[in-house]
Parts: sequence; structure tokens; C-alpha cells
Amino acid sequence: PHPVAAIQDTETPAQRDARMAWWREARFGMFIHWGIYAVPAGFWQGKPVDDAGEWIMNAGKIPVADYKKFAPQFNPTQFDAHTWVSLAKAAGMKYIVITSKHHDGFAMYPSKANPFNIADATPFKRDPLRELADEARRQGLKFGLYYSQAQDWTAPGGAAMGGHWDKAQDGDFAHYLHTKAIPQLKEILATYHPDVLWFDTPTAAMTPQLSSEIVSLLNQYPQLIWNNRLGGGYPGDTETPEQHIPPQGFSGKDWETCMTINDTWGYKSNDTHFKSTKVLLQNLVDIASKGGNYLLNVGPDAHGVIPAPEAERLQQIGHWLDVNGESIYGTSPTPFADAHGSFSSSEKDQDGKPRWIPVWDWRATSKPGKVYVHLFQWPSKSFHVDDADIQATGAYLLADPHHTPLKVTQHGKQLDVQLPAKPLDSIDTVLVIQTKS
Ligand code: H79
Repeated sequence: PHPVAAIQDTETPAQRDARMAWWREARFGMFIHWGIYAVPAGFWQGKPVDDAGEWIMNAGKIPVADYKKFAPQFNPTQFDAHTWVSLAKAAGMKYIVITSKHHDGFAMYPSKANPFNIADATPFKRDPLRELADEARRQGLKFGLYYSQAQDWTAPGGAAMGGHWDKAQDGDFAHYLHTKAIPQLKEILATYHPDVLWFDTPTAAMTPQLSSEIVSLLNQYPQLIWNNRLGGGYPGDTETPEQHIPPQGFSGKDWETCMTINDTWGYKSNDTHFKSTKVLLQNLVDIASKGGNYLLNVGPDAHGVIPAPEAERLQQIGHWLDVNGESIYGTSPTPFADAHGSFSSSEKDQDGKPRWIPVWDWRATSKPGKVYVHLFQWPSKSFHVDDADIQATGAYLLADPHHTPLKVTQHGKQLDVQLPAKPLDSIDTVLVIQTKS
């Protein structure tokens, strides 16, 4: 029993299904971490700071007054909402979630509640959230906002649990919440009507009582989807594994893995440790095979540009989805019992850095009457499984425009589909198995 009942406590299962419908269909979204941390871009006093780019203030123990000096240097004149949203759309992403305020406390929109914001503290006299919200909706994408409610390193009291290194951070957490976080949440909800609110790092400071004050506000937006990171014991709508894929997904729960393309969320000029298109696509498919969404991050620079290696990979995924999207959007998890391979955390990638490398050969997704087998390794002669709890009636390759029938043999759970000599895609050729249900 929460101090204030949330929408998830009061709605019917059918209402919940209707509210979550677009999100469950979507499968793939763009996370955007953008803020004044893009100005130092991973360097403080001439030295690289390890840790994520958006954490530089904390990791470098930068005093509040010094950190605030990045704001007047933030003038991202090359920012173009049409370019960003078009990239998300070309990538096959169905929604965008952008940082309205990260742990550094800087608001990326003109806030009346607090002057540390893009309109009052930078020379950039535009509202990127307005431009992105409008453009996303013009192009048919959903629009979500990240808001760091539990940590704010530049607001007195806001750094209560997230580290403390400057007297200017002294203060009371409840005071911070009442004078900054809640007023700003009111502003962003009323101004941009986000489809998603993405909270983060729920600390013990987010007591059930304080969290419930935010829930009262969220309840005024009955279509809103919000994650499990508010605090105070509120489960929200979505599980949020960060930088990993749970081996079994979360059965019966909506879930979304958020992940970086390189090793940082906020832009770092010296992080070129980009995952390959193949690994990113394997992640998308692996997540879909377990019924989750993939919220893949980009970290635009201080000019307002999404780094080219990130854009390039997203475009390549989009080209694959143009042909094979049917096997991802709106699908259900694999019908096969076995996960068929796993991840190796001990392997090193080409740079010699540890990397969570997918080592499996295939994954499956499904829809009524169809199973989609994603073949990342092309088997010689045939695709075979021993535990097929399906009744196959036919098969073809999704990327084959003629859907030429392939020979299917099934004896009990032993299923065999004869394949042509070569795959149709250099990364993932999708075998469609038609089924009787
Ligand atoms: O917004 C992104 C991260 O900045 C945020 N969540 C995602 C979506 C996040 N905040 N905290 N954490 C994730 C987990 C905290 C990790 C930490 Fe650290 C380990 C904090 C201190 C040590 C990582 C490494 C950050 C700084 C050093």
C-alpha cells in the first residue's frame, strides 16, 4: 500500500494493456543524453576523466560554481530536430527519450522554476525539447523525457545521496524536491506532454512520502508511461536493466534495456569504443526474443551533432529493419524453451577492452502463425531444433521477395528446415517458419 495510489494500482488490466500498447509494439527507441557536460566532453583541467561523460562533475569533484561556467559555453547552433528525429526514424526507432535534466541539475528547456537552464544560462536561445517534441510527433514517433529527480549536484540539498564535495551543495533534500524537482516535473509534463517519464537512481532519500507527491502529479496524466526508478517502492510500468540483457527477460513484466553505443551516455570526445552494428543488432534481436524493448543511446556533442559513428550504425540497423521489421515490431518472445547460447563477459573486443560479446548463433521471435528465426551464423544445409513446441506448415526467408518455399521436415519436436547455400544478409537472415496454432 503506497501513500498515494498510482495509476498502476487503480486501472484495470485492459486499461493497462491499452496504455502500454504502443510501447509494447515499439521494441526500439532512441535515448539521448545531452547537456552541458558535452562542453568538457570528458576532460577536466586538461586531463581525461574516466567514467561516463554526464558524470564528469561528480567524478572530477568539480565545484558547483566551476561547473556552472560550462553553461555560457554551450551554444549548439548545429542542433536540428529534423536531423535527429529523421535519424531515429531511419534507424527504425519508434520513440525518443531525452534528458530534460540529468544529475548535474541543468535543465535543457526554459524553466521558470530554476534559472540553471538553457534559456537563462546559455547563449542558445532556443528550446530543444519543444523542437524535438514537435518534430517527433510530426514524424509519428512518441516522445519521452528523462528527469533526474533523486540527484541534483548543483541544487542545495539535491546531492544528498549522490555524493557531496562542495559546501554549495549543503541543504535539505525535501526542500530541493519541493522547490526544484517537483516544480520542474510540473513544467515538463504541462509543456511537452511526454509519452514517457524516465526517472533515475532512486535513493533512500526518495521516501514513500516524497515519491507519493510526484505520483499525485503523474496521476493527472493517465496515459503516461513511467519506469521503475521513481523510488518509494513504486514499481512504475517498466523494468529497466541498464547496460545488460537479462538472460531470461522478465516474464509477465514490461521491460526495456537501456544501453550506450560506446561506453558513455553523455558525449566524450575520447570515447571511440563503439559497438559494432552486428553486436547492436544482436542485442535488439536478443531483447525482442525475450519480450523487451531496446532503448539505445546517442550522445550528441556541444555543437548539437550526433557523432557520425553512432549515426552510421543506426542507419545500418534501419536498413536491416526496412526489410526485416516484421520480425521485430509487435512480436512475442521465442516459442523455444532453450535460450540457444548466451553472452560471454570475459571476452575482449578488438581494442582489447572487456566487452559483453554475444556468442550465440540464433534467436527467435514470434507472431500468431509465424516464428521468426534470426540466423546470425548460417548453418550448413539446414536449420535444426530438437525442442520445437510448434507445428510447422512451411518456411521461407523474410528477405526473399518471392518467399520461395523451403523444405520442412518435422518428427515430433525434431524440426528441420532446408536452407539455401548462402544467407541473404551479412548479419542476420530471418527464417520464417509458418505454424499451425
Ligand atoms: O543516465 C545514465 C547514467 O548516468 C545513469 N543512468 C543512465 C541511464 C546512472 N546514474 N547512476 N548510475 C547510472 C549508476 C551509478 C554508477 C556509478 Fe559511477 C558507479 C556511480 C559511481 C560509480 C559510473 C561510474 C558513474 C560514475 C562512475
